[in-house]
Amino acid sequence: MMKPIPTILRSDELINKSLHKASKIDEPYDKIFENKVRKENIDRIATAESASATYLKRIVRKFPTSEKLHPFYEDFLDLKFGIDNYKLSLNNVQWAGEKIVELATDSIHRLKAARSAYQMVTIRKQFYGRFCSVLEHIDKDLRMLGECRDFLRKLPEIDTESPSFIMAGMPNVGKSSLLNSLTNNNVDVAAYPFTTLNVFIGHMKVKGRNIQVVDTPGLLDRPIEKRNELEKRSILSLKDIRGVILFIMDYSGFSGYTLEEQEELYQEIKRLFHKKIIRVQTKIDISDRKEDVAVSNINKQGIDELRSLIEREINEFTDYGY
Ligand SMILES: Nc1nc2c(ncn2[C@@H]2O[C@H](COP(=O)(O)OP(=O)(O)O)[C@@H](O)[C@H]2O)c(=O)[nH]1
Ligand SMILES: [Mg+2]
Repeated sequence: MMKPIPTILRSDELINKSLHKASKIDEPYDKIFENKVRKENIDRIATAESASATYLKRIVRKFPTSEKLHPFYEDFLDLKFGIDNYKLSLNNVQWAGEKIVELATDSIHRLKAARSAYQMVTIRKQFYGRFCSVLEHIDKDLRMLGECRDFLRKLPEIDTESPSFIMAGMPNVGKSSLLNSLTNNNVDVAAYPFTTLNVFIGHMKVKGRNIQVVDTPGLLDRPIEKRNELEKRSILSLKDIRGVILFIMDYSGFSGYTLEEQEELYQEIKRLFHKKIIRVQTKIDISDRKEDVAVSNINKQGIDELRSLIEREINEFTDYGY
């Protein structure tokens, strides 16, 4: 899903790391004492600069820009941190990297012109002072990005570009069972942000393409008006996934929900999502056939046909983009 983002150091850690590296520099003896001091101080500045500026640039590069962040993830990041704060922190880190390069260039320039060893050491110390204050200035940004990183890592690994088939339907109608039937139990589970819910992501290969079957128990299985704001946002985030909805209907009566209740949810999901919806009847082993697509998770009747249907659907993914 996302490129891994490296651990984010705090300001003091980055300062210590960079200055420690710089302090180790020790130039060999030179007949002219000032030459040795000059070279040593230039090298220390250059080392502190590259250790920190390179790192800061790398951070900025590794975090997805909000434009590149898929809306599915952007939505959650926005809920948690505010997308403007995220952008601001990335800008501040970018600024700090550039500022350090600028300070270093200027200090090295002055060092080259300095005459006395004392002057040279003073220039380098001044640089260290400014260097530290630039980094201290972005401490809150680094901390915030560290939290963003941990948060992004925990988000469900839904491949937002590959075609997905998203399960919907009342509880106990056979969604989890169908997920397992379709994917031969090749299913990962991850926590859904801000909720106690899990998302199950099943994987199947169709003509060499990765297809995901996504089940979010507790999200698409009851009417939306009973939801709190976070659940609503979570449900709506599913809109951003390229996919088709598999709406599961159980005519057996064993789910405990009436057909009217199931139809109501179907109508609601149809209203809410502008996605193609395929109705799939389950439990065909214990009920009469009512839908074009009907399967049994017990004796696997209809499963291969449903797989073929999915295969035909994903051809349309490439044609129309969904
Ligand atoms: N007879 C029969 N039972 C099924 C079928 N699919 C699921 N079940 C049973 O229905 C119950 C609920 O299934 P589950 O997959 O957990 O439903 P979910 O809540 O929609 O995920 C379980 O006891 C399953 O064993 C089916 O095709 N035939
Ligand atoms: Mg389930």
